[in-house]
Amino acid sequence: MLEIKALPFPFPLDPRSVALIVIDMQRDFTEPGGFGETLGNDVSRVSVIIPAVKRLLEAFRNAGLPVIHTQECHKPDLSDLPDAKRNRGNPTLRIGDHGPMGRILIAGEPGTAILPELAPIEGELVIEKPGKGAFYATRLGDILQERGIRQLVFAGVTTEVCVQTTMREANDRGYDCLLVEEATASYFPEFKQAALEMIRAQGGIVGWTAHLTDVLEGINA
Ligand code: C5J
Repeated sequence: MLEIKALPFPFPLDPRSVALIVIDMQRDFTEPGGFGETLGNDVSRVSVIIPAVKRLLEAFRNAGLPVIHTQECHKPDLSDLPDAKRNRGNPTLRIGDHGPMGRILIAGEPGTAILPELAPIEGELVIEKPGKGAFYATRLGDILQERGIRQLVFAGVTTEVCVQTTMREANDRGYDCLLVEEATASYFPEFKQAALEMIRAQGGIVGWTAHLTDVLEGINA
């Protein structure tokens, strides 16, 4: 068993059962004109992590370890979009409306796509999810079981919403979860910091956090 330097204590890495899960690195969350901006957010606060996520992706690919990507999106007929999600708040454009990058958060639209620099390569799994958590209404749990994956290294956006929700879902299902600090971001830096602290508090109640350099070192060991 290898170890990655992490908080609240070293993460016991098992290369036979670990996967990287990159949450929602989509144009809709990171580029002007997308869902994130319609909610009034400054998307430059999250696009800064793109180089760190790329380094992590490349490290997993070079080590021959599995990579999973998620995409928050809905069917074009909106049948998987609850009214509560569509109507909440006061965005300039709602999910399903036509924006500068196509229909907001709809599968197959340009804005919904994963950023080209982080795009999945052949053999990598892409989970389309209608919720904030990647286990809700998807086959993720079955697929992880089929592939013998028991440990998940997390990257992506936003830390306190889809990343943390998916980590909590995974933690409840018995997965060891490690969040890479430099490879996750929030539109609210204080929420990112709070989420990191919540995750690793109380002896790692949701999981571990680690710095990118320590994860890269652990994976290459
Ligand atoms: C949000 C996400 N924030 N991927 N989605 O609506 O975190």
